[in-house]
Amino acid sequence: MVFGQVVIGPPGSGKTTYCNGMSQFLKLIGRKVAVINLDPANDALPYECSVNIEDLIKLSDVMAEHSLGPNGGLVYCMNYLEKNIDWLESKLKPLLKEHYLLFDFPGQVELFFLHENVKKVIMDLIKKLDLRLTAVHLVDAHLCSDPGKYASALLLSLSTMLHLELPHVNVLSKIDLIESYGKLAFNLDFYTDVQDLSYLQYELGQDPRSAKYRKLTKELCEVIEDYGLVNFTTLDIQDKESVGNLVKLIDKSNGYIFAGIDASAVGFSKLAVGPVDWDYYRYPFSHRLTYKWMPLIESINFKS
Ligand SMILES: Nc1nc2c(ncn2[C@@H]2O[C@H](COP(=O)(O)OP(=O)(O)O)[C@@H](O)[C@H]2O)c(=O)[nH]1
Ligand SMILES: [Mg+2]
Repeated sequence: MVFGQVVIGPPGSGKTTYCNGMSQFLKLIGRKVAVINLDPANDALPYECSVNIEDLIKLSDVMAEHSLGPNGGLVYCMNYLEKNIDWLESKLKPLLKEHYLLFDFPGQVELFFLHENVKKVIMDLIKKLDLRLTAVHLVDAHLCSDPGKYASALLLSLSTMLHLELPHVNVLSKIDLIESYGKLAFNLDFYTDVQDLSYLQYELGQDPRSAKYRKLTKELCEVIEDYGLVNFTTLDIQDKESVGNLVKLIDKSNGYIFAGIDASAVGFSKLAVGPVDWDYYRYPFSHRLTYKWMPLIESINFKS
């Protein structure tokens, strides 16, 4: 079994920075990590990638050859990737034995809640290579500073969850910057827990521009609440505690935490009902390494 993360989210939400920081963190707690760049629009990669879609297809070539803009070009590239899935599989196979996989995807959100190509690529890899992947959906925390933008982030998160059908963790990224956008209308847990959106409707109703959409907003908020699927965790990629907490959540969602225990029903159930905030010393295979590397984690600069 091979574990990993599918890193998605709108352009600029921090996916590439995340893959860099997350790979460094995971390496320091003893995992061998391979980062796979599937975004042909990523120009300067801060991490060393094991597989790069640029070796298969270049966005600039596609745009020039087919007279497409960047969005159309990316849709073409993902379609091309699906048609050439054998290329990706052959690149991944040598990594499977011992690596944890991080997939850095493009930021065009319609690829993840509307089009089928990326979903088919992910499902194909999961089935053929026996992968256990969690979708990590990054949304820039600054969207919380505007109720309309926050409502659209909720809708985007929900439709992406429903479309991809993967274990899924929604993340408000760049949380370290949240205070720089001014005082939020509500406490942060209002935005992370998504418990009662009636307050949001009130806040939206205050804005004359959105007044005419009041009924639509109400219905959309009810859809989000009725599904009851969306919530967020927060992330500052430079804060080791923040990254560590996210790793715990992801490990629980894709089953990584169960991988090293005896396959007894008692063993599994103990972990399954346990709290999420257990420490790294219990991680399979890595507790000695973790102990050794913890001082280094303290000093790391994930963005460099
Ligand atoms: N302050 C802060 N900036 C971040 C964080 N994550 C990413 N960034 C910045 O956000 C910008 C966009 O990040 P990038 O990883 O290229 O986004 P992508 O388009 O989703 O891959 C870059 O300038 C990053 O340095 C974070 O947690 N905190
Ligand atoms: Mg990127």
